[in-house]
Amino acid sequence: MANRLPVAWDDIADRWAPSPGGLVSALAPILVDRRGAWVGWPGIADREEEPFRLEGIRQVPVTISAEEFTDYYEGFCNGTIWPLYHDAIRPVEMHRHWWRPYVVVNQRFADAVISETAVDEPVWVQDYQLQLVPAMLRAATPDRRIGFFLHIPFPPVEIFGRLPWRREIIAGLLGADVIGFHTRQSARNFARAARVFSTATGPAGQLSWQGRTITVESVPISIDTAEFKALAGSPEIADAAVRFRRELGSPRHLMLGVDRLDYTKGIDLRLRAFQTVLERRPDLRGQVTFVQVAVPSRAGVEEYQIIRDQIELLVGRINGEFGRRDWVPVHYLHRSLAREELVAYYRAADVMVITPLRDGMNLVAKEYIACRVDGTGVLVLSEFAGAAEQLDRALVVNPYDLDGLADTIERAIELGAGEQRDRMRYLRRAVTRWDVYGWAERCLDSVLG
Ligand code: GDG
Repeated sequence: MANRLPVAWDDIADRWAPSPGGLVSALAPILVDRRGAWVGWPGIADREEEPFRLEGIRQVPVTISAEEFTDYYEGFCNGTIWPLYHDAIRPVEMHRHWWRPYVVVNQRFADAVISETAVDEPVWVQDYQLQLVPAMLRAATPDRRIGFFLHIPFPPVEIFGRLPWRREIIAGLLGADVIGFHTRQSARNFARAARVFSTATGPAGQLSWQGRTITVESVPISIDTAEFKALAGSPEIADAAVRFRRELGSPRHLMLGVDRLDYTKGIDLRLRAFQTVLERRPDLRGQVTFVQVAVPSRAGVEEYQIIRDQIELLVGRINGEFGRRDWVPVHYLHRSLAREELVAYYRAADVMVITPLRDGMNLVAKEYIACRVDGTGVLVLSEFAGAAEQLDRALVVNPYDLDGLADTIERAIELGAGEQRDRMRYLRRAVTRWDVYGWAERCLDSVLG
């Protein structure tokens, strides 16, 4: 179960089409093999749809009304939980009238499972939109195995404790037999919050509550490494990467940022650090080009409109101040790219800059590494991304430290080929050994018990 079904409505063909992604490709073979179902919202408000089969998987749509989309999804999920769980780096909006829709929608998801499955069939629930579902399933069907995985960070108890509904959320999650997080830090934060805001006891990895044992574990998600490697290694992508560089005016150094346009991703700080580099290093002007892809996201939430304006103001300032007829310092793309184009950018970029202020994992970091098939390239990575726990041979930075970030960007640009290869070899080994298939298998083994 996930907020979204792995399908999207294709208006032109007038039918449902699969929407690919790491989670989908990892789970699809398992679901096909076990004759499993995927429960989720089909992505269109007020759409009522009977279950159907696509790609060998039974798709079970859950209806969400337009009003619920505003109060449950944009409101409670993305106005309250999202900023709160990312260390409250933006004001956390809380409204009592957002809570009820969150409960109602969670119950509807739970009911869909109850009517679709036998009472003892295992269920794996994904992410922050559905934190009450485990307890709802437990109440109706006490004997089934229930797993939960949180894709975003779980904050320290001092921040989590601001939530008026903290006890309800903890009780909701504790309905599961196993609760997974990307990092040890999130798992520890959750165990502590569970002991403070419920009667749960026991060590961090193994909580006891209401006569049951709940496993709390950290299992970092990964990517379909082989698929990215194969695509990046194809002659078409190699040609496209060469062409992109040429079209950008053949800069000596090409830097890249790829993010959903979200205030957690630190795009603004990254641009300010780049601006600092251009200020202090006139010799680099005309030599370095920064491509920033910002994929439109949650445009209905006010904080997202604010961060978009801030980013676009900065891009304009930098280009206005430093740009020349023959050189645009920042190429800013506010759109989503085709997968092949994205991979060609990964192959073209000498330096990838990933500077979230807080991020559950950050798959872009792993994708960049997988696509560096020639063993070169430099990853600048925020210490506040979950990925930094495994990718410690990247150039790890504190994104709040603007001078430090500017220093690291300079260092990345000038890093020698030998050190690039040493670091990249280690990083590539990490994403090769641990891919999304390993992740799904580990998680499902725990869920199935
Ligand atoms: C949440 C957590 C956690 C991006 N731009 C384009 C594009 N993408 C794809 C990337 C990557 C995915 O979107 C983004 O994943 P991230 O992990 O970087 O970030 P979130 O969307 O915030 O995801 C995060 C994740 O869940 C999984 O648990 O890692 O911490 O916040 O796969 O490739 N894909 C295409 N065009 C683009 O322009 N095709």
